[in-house]
Amino acid sequence: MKTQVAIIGAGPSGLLLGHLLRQAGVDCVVVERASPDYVLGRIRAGVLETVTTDLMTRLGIDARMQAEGLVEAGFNLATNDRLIRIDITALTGRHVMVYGQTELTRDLMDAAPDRDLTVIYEAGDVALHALESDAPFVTYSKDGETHRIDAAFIAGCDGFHGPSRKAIPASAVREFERVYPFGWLGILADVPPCHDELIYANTDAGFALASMRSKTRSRYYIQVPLTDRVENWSEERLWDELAARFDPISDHQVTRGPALEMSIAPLRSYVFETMRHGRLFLAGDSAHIVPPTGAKGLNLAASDVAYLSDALIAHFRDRDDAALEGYQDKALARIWKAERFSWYLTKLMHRFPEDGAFEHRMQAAELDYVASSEAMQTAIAENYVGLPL
Ligand code: RFL
Ligand code: PHB
Repeated sequence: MKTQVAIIGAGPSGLLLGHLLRQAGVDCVVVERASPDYVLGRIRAGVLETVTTDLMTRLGIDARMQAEGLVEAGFNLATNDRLIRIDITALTGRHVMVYGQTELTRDLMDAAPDRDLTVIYEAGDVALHALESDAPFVTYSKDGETHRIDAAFIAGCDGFHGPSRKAIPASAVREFERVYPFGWLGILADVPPCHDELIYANTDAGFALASMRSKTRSRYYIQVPLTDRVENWSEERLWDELAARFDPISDHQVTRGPALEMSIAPLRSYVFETMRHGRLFLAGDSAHIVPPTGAKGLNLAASDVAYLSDALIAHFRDRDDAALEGYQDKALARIWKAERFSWYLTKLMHRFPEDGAFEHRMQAAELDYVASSEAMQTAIAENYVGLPL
């Protein structure tokens, strides 16, 4: 098979990129290792910046998101007993939207056939070849046969564990990493949220987040040691912890219900600066990871894709390669700022095992300062709502 852009990975990055290219008349094929159900089964992001919702609108795949998404004008930082509301709309004139990554991915998946976007699911042994030549190609196996896709460019949208980043030779690699000594234990349940807006809480027992997917579906997380396992937690024990942390500060008591999903995610900051190698371009989690505090991961994937799709379209439509040449630097400038914000909010809101009483006082003083300073709140709000493209 021959195409203009071979896209590896059908998560949000790969599907968004595929749709944007098809909308501009650029040929592409998406190759995905997993099945559609598996991709939709991953419960991840819940908060979308305008960067992301604007792309869905530009594609005209936003009807359900506009109807069902919740516009959030603010969010809260909390200490043990105190709620500090960050009024993002008053401070920035903007808002974020609560709409799950699962729903966004489903909308992009459902729109693919009508828009002539080919997605090959359950492709095994996906491998990248001849990246430094002008005739790169991808191979994969399916139904007992090996297939080959020749392309002008390959887009690596295959997340943190995919093969694209690993295809870049070690001599070209520049990478930066910070692994945190804890993870987030998450629970999803069909119960009304305990508060109208998100609450990120720094409590003596550790970090906790009250989030949601809708007015009837809640998503909560608590900080757990990296050594912890989901099997160590009964649903009841988790609900007890959440009630202890949120009942004193939220509008309503935590409502309990059967878990639709429970899992532990590790926290990591990671930047792979080599976002271009020959004919390969990386976008989304394949090139960077942020800890989820700050809700930046999916939104960064969307901004990478906004830059990369414009650059590929300029190449094919206008024979102009300036944006492709500039892609890495432009993307990294925004990525590092989002890394900084996610790292800052992670440090401010979590209990680090190595921290003592002094560091806890520093966190308390900073939160007290945030509570009293509009300048601090504005800085937090403009990062939370998303820096401009
Ligand atoms: P994905 O979503 O990982 O998709 C990559 C796709 O590539 C496929 N793949 C392969 N395909 C072919 N061959 C192979 N060998 C392959 N190997 C892998 C995978 O199957 C998959 O389908 O990366 P993408 O598209 O770059 O999207 C990134 C986002 O998923 C991620 O940044 C966010 O989920 C991060 N994130 C959040 N981001 C936000 O913006 N707001 C949030 O509120 C938010 N909350 C979160 C999060 C991530 C979390 N976890 C579990 C990591 C909360 C959590 C708990
Ligand atoms: C979520 O709802 O899953 C969520 C919300 C905000 C975050 C991270 C995750 O910062």
